[in-house]
Formats: sequence, structure tokens, C-alpha cells
Amino acid sequence: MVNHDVVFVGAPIEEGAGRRGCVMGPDAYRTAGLAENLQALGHRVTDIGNLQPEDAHTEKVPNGTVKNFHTVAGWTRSLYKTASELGQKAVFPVYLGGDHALALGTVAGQSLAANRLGKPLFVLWLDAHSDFNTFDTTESGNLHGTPLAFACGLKGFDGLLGHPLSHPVAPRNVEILGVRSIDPKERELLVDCGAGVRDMRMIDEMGIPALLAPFLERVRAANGLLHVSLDVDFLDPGIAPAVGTTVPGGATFREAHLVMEMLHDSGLVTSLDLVELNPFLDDRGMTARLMVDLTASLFGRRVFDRPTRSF
Ligand code: NNH
Ligand code: MN
Ligand code: MN
Ligand code: MN
Repeated sequence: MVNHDVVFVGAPIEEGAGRRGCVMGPDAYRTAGLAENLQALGHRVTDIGNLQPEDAHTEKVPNGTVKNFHTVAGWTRSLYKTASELGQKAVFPVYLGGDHALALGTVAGQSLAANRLGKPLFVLWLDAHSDFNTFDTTESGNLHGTPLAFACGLKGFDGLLGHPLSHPVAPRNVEILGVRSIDPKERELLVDCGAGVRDMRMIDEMGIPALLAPFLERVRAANGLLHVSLDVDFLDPGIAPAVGTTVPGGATFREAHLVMEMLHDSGLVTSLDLVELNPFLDDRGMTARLMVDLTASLFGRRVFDRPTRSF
């Protein structure tokens, strides 16, 4: 098994979500033993602690719907900077959220880094939602509903970084898996851009392997890097209650672990977001622990190695 130099980057942002509590996310992962679990698998772990948002208060607010623009823009800038630096090093960054607005910075930063390494970035978005709203289409004004549209270079995000996005992710390199809630205007944007959208029904009918394997093959064929963004609400609320935006009918325990196990076996994943954990809503740490166990599967934990002989 490949041993990674894992770097934890805490990003206690909660201003992108509709309710408070994600600020406690990074520490909940630490308390649930994320580092110890990865070390037990043979990886080296360095926790650089929690980032601070930059100051973006002089930027013009895009419209009256968007909430907490300056704070989110500040986080985007510090995460973008950190991700673009870490993405060029021989390390595996794990971004401990924090709400999903943190991916405004991480995906753009990892994409810039990938470009500098001469490789295309692919993104696997594990989420009940597609997070493909723009500042113009968002109905809630919660910026955690926008990061994938920003990363794909859609218009109207001026002011977030203070400069245009130089290296957006190609929408064709994006795969959204497990989705079951898309806003009407968001749906139009998604259809137009050509991102891969695999909803829960497709998981029901085809199963995880038939959906995930072809995407991983495309990443491999393109010699690409793969960023995984895992939103807690990808999971069924019955096994993962600690999230502000539960949607019924999510991924089961085994579906989620199988995704992670296949990702591990592919050897293609180079960076990871763990987002939307709201420990204030958890039940004796069960969601934090599940997220830790899923991450361990992504880093190589398995019950038994492949059979040593055929059946
Ligand atoms: N689409 C909705 C919005 O823009 C919900 C987004 N909420 C999420 N995304 N939790 O993962 O507000
Ligand atoms: Mn999300
Ligand atoms: Mn979601
Ligand atoms: Mn590995």
C-alpha cells in the first residue's frame, strides 16, 4: 500500500451554511481520532491547525440575496492560497470543514496547482446537492450551494478572489454522485455545462461500481489528479444526522464505504474535502466517527485483502 504524507488543514467556516455549528467540525474530526486512524494505516499525518480567513471587506457585495459575502470571500482567499501551495507538493491535503463553501477555495486552488504540474484536475462531488448555483441563481443566498459552479468557471463570481479564476475545472471532468436535491435554475446550468450527474436513482438501479468505475477510468486515461469533496449529506440522514441540510434517501453505510474503497484501490485521489459536519446536531459523535471511518477506507482500510485463491 502507498503511504501518504497527509496534511490536515482545518477550515472552521460556517458562514456559507444556513445554520451555525460547522465551526466545530475540524475539532470534532480531531476528537474522533482522524489522525490516529490514518497513522494506524501507515500514513504520516501533519495537522497544520486551523486557517484564518483573509480580510476581503473592501470588496463590493454582489447582490442583496448573497449572505456573509465578505467572510466567505476571506475564507476563499486563504484556502485558495493554501490549496494551490499544498497541491504542488508531494502531500495529500485533507481539508477539515467547515461548511461546503470551503470548496470555493480548495477546488480552485487544487486546480491551479494541477495546471502547474501539467495535469488536468477531476472532481468527484459526493453530495445530496449539486452546489451549482451562482450568485445570480441562489435562492437561499447560502454560499455553500455555489462552490462547484465557481470551480467550473461560471460567470458572476467576481470579487470572491479579487481576480478572475485563471484555471477552472473542465465541467466534463466533474462527476456529481448521490444527488437528490437540485434547484430549478441550478438544474439548467448543470444541463448546459455537461458535468456528470448521477442521482440516487441511478445508484439504486446500477449500483456504485457501474457508476464509479467508468469515471475513474477516465481520470486514469487522462493522467489526471482527483479531488474528492465529501458532503456529510451524501449519506442517509439515518446514519449521519449531524448536518444542517438532511435529505432523505441518501447513500447507505456500505454504498459510501464502497465508494471510498474503490477510490483507494484506484490510487488516483490526491486531495479531499470533509465538509458540512455540524457537531451541534450529532448524536454522541456517530456522524463524526462515520466520516472518520469513511476517510480510513479511502486511505486503505479493508477487512480482508483480496482472496489468495479463487473460490
Ligand atoms: N441548493 C440549495 C441552496 O443553494 C441547498 C444547498 N445546500 C447544501 N449543499 N447543503 O450541499 O441553498
Ligand atoms: Mn454540498
Ligand atoms: Mn449537500
Ligand atoms: Mn493509499
